[in-house]
Formats: sequence, C-alpha cells, structure tokens
Amino acid sequence: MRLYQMQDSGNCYKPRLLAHLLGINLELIDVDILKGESRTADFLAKNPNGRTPTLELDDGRYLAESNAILFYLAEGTQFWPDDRLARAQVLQWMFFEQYSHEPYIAVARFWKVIAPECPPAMTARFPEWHQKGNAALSVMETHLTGRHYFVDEHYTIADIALYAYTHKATDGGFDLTKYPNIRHWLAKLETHPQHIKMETRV
Ligand SMILES: N[C@@H](CCC(=O)N[C@@H](CS)C(=O)NCC(=O)O)C(=O)O
Repeated sequence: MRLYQMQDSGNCYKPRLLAHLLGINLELIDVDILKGESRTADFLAKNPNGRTPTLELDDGRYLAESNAILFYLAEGTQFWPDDRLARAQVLQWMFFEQYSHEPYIAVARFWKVIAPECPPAMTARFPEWHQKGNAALSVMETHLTGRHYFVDEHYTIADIALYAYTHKATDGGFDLTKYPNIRHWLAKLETHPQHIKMETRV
C-alpha cells in the first residue's frame, strides 16, 4: 500500500505508527501541501477533499481521513477491540480527537512550526485555540486517572489517534507539565518495542 503523506503531519504519522506496530510496509509518497501539491487535479482525483494522509490500497482504490485509515489497518488486530462497547468507545475518542482536539492543538502547531509566517488573522486565533485545546487536554487528563490507555486498558487506535498531536502539543504553545496523567500515558505508549517517532521515515 502507498501512503500519500507529509512527514511532519500528525495525521499522517497516525497510519505510519500503526503500520509499524503491525509490521506492515507502506510506500511513502510525499505531498508538499505548502506548494499546493494536495490541490492538483492529479491529487484531487485520489482524494477530492485535497488532504493527506490518503492511502492507496493494493487494488488501486483510495481511502482518506487519518482515523478511517487507522480503522482499515486495525481491523482484525489487537488495536481494534472485540467487545461491542469498547469498539464504540474507541470511536468515541476518535471523534473527540477530530472535533475537540485536532482543530485546536494541531492547528496551533501548524501555524507555529510548519507555516510560521502566520498571517495576523491566524495569530489572533491563538488564544481561542489554546483555550479549546486545553479544554480537550483536561478531558483527557481526567479520563486517564487510574488508566494506562483510553479504552479497556488495551492499546487501541484511540490511543494512536490522540497520541499523534498530543505528544507534539508543546510545539503549538501548550504546557504539558500541567497534565501528569497525559505525560504518563505518552511515556507508556513510547515503551512499545515497535514504537517509532514522528520523524522516522518508515
Ligand atoms: N480530517 C483529516 C485532516 C487531514 C488534514 O488536515 N491534512 C492536512 C495535513 S495535516 C493536509 O493535507 N492539508 C492539505 C490541504 O488542506 O491542502 C484527517 O484526519 O486525515
């Protein structure tokens, strides 16, 4: 399978991390979103929404949305639970990630480290991103009290979806020292023998 991706994107890191945990090889095709490569006619034919990551399956079909790609790769593995409620809880945290977490924590990081020539209209939005991002981190911090993982005390794709941008939250100006349970959870995931860093190119 081929992953159309950007190395420094947390959304693209999610499927790379899971694939490595599962021993799946992905061919990586870099898409420079700052040069508009995600909006060419050729790329839009693969993903009409013009975003990375986009997975090309072995049969030539495409799948977009990082969390949908996580689900596709995880089905039938230990990262997708058997229990009905646990499966729904994994989805609960993955929807939380996309609605309440990524739009603030990933976006703040994007404008600080990936496109630092941030226009004034974006700079003005940092207080809102920090307020809403900290609200999401507080929800995670409370949930992680007495827990090692988000769902059912097993490492699932809910953890991967939330790990991707949480472990880089300081890049966007968030202070993780306020969240000891989150820091323990991040450290726990990093002890997995197949864990890879975002910068690792596999
Ligand atoms: N909800 C999407 C968000 C994907 C997304 O925003 N990707 C960014 C990189 S992190 C992108 O490719 N942007 C290119 C563009 O908007 O043209 C997902 O989880 O995959």
